[in-house]
Amino acid sequence: MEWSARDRAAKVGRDGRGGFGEGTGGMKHVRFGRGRFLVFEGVEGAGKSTQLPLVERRLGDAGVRTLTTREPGGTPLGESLRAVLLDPRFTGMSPTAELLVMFAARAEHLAKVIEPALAAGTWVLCDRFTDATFAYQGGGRGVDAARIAALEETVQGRVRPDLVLVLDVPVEVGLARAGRRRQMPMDLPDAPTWTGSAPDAADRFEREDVDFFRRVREVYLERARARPERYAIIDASADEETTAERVLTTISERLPYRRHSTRQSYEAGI
Ligand code: Z5A
Repeated sequence: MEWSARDRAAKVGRDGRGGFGEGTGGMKHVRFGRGRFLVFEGVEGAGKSTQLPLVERRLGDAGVRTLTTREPGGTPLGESLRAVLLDPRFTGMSPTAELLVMFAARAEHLAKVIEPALAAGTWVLCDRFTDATFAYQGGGRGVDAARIAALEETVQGRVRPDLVLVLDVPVEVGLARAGRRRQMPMDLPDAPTWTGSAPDAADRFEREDVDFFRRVREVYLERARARPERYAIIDASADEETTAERVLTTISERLPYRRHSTRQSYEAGI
């Protein structure tokens, strides 16, 4: 499998199957029912990839088994579809084609990674999920939300995240962060890029204009405000440490887990 510059720069790890890493925090685990499904969302450069490993570590320290993954991607097929979706050569792809490829990757991800992990009691930490489709294909590209909702139903059945963390920053702040990251030298192992373009080149989404990302942000905020029991809007404009504290506090308040000392394990406190 071949990785783009951003893939190589990503702070989350991958396993040999094209999925991402599973962490245990080094503790003995006892499985208690279904795991929890946490999704990290936000506009470009909001800091999702920065926060995910911090959360993974903190939950692992508490004895929670986690699996970190991403969309589009998370499986060999999904990562191949991701390469197509981000490839600037396909600028102008029809919004319907883009929508269907997103959901094709999601169907594979759910079947091969997310559902088995949740069934095994693992907490799934996912960098983007279907809210990104409502935000980018819906808000950004103008696809009717009802069409997206119909696919959501078809592909996901009853699977929905337990908690969606919307890392919120003004679009200009996120784009500036992402722009600075692209200019940073990479000291990571060389790998060929699928696109053949420069490793720090902007991908197909990153080439969109500020108004596109404003519409994306607006959809995230609207959806989060409409379902406060499932969403948390986190002000992610502060430094990484402050944002991490906000994220971790929110998770422990919304999805509390407690220690079972006799079993050397922690259980989701429902
Ligand atoms: N997409 C879609 O259209 N429809 C869908 O259904 C799905 C996705 C699932 C790829 O996703 C694209 O797919 C995405 C939407 C589309 N395109 N866009 N835009 P992605 O998640 O891989 O791409 P991304 O959103 O562009 O990720 P990103 O730019 O890596 O954003 P991030 O993960 O939120 O940011 P980060 O990498 O953690 O941080 C960016 C830089 O800022 C980096 O240098 C950090 O060191 C720095 N940073 C992070 N936090 C801070 C703070 N707090 N202060 C200062 N600097 C910071």
